[in-house]
Amino acid sequence: MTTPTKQHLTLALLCLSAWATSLPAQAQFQKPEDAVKYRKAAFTLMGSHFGRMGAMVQGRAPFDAAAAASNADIVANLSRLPFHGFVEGTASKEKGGAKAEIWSERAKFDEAAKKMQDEVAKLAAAKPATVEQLKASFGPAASTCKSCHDSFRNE
Ligand code: ASC
Repeated sequence: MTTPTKQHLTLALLCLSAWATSLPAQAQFQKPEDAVKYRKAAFTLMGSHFGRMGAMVQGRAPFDAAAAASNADIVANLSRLPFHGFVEGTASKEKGGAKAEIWSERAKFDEAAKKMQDEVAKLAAAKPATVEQLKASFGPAASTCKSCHDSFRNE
């Protein structure tokens, strides 16, 4: 075997760093609590922007087409983020926490996540011109939030 040259070593390091950046999400967090913090932060942002549309739907805020479209767009852009934080070993018994079923019924959870992402994408694409039109796509998106919470979030 030939002795490794500087070039060989550089190549090996490059491969190693490419591999490291393609690791699954759980390896991207230093501690399990960091993953929990990450997903909660993502849901907080989604909830804030989703809630602004909710206020229009419920008549607590005047309908504003540009604001609705902007909020829908933000929610759609955020919708993949929380799921990076659902790493193994981070179930919680706390109110609002992630139930162990997320991991024991992972396919069902992933399907629920996909359903939400699809509905918020539709909501963002809808560009509602009236509050009635907003309701039509907001409702199905909100029910995907609720059904996932009912199954996978502690009461
Ligand atoms: C929101 C929010 C949720 C959903 C859910 C819909 O605005 O923060 O979690 O809507 O309540 O049922």
